[in-house]
Amino acid sequence: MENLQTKAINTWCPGCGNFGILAAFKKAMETYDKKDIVIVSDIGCSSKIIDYLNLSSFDSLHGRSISTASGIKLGNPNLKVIVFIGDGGALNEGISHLIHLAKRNSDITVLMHDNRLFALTTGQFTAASPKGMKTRSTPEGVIESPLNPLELMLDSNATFIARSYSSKIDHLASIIKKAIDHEGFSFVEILQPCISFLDNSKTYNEKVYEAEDKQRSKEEARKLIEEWNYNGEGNIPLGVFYSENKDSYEKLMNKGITKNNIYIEKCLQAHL
Ligand SMILES: Cc1ncc(C[n+]2csc(CCOP(=O)(O)OP(=O)(O)O)c2C)c(N)n1
Ligand code: SF4
Repeated sequence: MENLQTKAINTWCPGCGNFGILAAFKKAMETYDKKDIVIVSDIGCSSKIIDYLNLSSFDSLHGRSISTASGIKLGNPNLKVIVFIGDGGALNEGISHLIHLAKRNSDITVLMHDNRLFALTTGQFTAASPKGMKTRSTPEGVIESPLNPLELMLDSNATFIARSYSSKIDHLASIIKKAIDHEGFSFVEILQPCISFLDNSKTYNEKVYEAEDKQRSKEEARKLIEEWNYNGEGNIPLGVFYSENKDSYEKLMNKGITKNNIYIEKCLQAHL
């Protein structure tokens, strides 16, 4: 873990859930060779994490990190490519990339730090914000219902869908590892209190529980995913909700390239 330390000064607010995510990620990294890993950040408090990890990294634009990661994976399919992104980046600015890369089953891992608002810009509402929440951009309270990101991922055909919590470091580390080892698109929602603008740690501490670790059909996964409506009601299950084995986009793409090369070779031979 010391190996992953950098000299950057940490600027997160004391008590921020991002510290738990950093600790869990370092723990998850213990079994990997550093040269096989590339981390990609979006823009936000969550994205500062790449400054605190001594790994190959790419600092992308707001909402564009998921497509950047896909490009890296296509360029070198041997790499394990991991994205750190906030709920604003994933569900607002970058939502189309999230849907398309899940649909495509690109072999990348998306770790969504879900603090349920735009934190770096001092707390505006996102698609994940609870109804009624007063923010700087919604002084009278949010009038829309929040999006369920896991349901969105299930409907977009993501092949690995999980949720964990920044205060459960061992649980989070094991989920991150499973997500990285999964071949295909893996999405992990990490519930994360934002101490400065939305400290929901008391609710999470009371309501989260670890769901049974088992294989589920899409219908069973949907039932579990819908157990919590993101608006204060229901207990909050954690764990891997859905996983499926399916060829990744890069695998299919590389098969196509190999086939094409053989085809080109044959054409050349015929011509000569
Ligand atoms: C295209 C674009 N829109 C808006 C911004 C301004 N901006 C920078 S950080 C940020 C908030 C990020 O929020 P989120 O993705 O939820 O991450 P968090 O800070 O909560 O971890 C915003 C809106 C930007 N940099 N680029
Ligand atoms: S503003 Fe919120 S998310 Fe950002 S560092 Fe502070 S506590 Fe963490």
